[in-house]
Amino acid sequence: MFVQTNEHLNMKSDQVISPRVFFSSGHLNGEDVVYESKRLSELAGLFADRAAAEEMDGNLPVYEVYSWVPVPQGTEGGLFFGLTNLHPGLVGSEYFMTKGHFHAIENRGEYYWCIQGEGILLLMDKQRETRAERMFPGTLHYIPGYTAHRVVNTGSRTLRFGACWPSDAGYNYDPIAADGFSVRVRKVGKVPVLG
Ligand code: PAN
Ligand code: ZN
Repeated sequence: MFVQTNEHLNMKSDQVISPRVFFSSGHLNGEDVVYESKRLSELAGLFADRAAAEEMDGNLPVYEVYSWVPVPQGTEGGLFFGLTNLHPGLVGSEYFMTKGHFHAIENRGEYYWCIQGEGILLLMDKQRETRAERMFPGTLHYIPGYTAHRVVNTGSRTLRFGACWPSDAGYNYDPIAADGFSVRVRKVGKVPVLG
């Protein structure tokens, strides 16, 4: 990786500081970057065919999340930056997906953008009305407040997407853990079908 140092800039080192966090296509590295890996065993309850999930290897990684947390969780006015790598796979006929959540401060919005792969972003409002946006490299997605969001990998390679959200947004996984989304995405023949 090329890292520009202060020497390159021919400035006094107290005028310019070197970057401390690096974004490459698949990783975030640096200070205040938090990494989390989600394995099938902790996600089995998301899938309609729970028995199929339990027959699979629970150690299978489903997705990884890198989050750059430059200010403490809950700070008003700050922003977090994330990178998620959602692997391809099926549980029964249902594609691998993220848990999905509302934000704890419900009116907080978010941006997602797709870097690699193919998928579907499910957006569900408080009335459980769900709409879906296709994701493929270059797509940008605005997630309004009061809207649960989940990503489904409908492709054959890792779906990689970026995210940016307010540092006081927090997460509320409970309504999704209790009732799921109103729409599931399944592979029927060779194509994704919502239902
Ligand atoms: C993202 C998500 C990330 C993983 O950073 O947290 O993609 O999805 P789950 O949190 O639903 O498991 C985000 O939406 N932050 O607010
Ligand atoms: Zn979010």
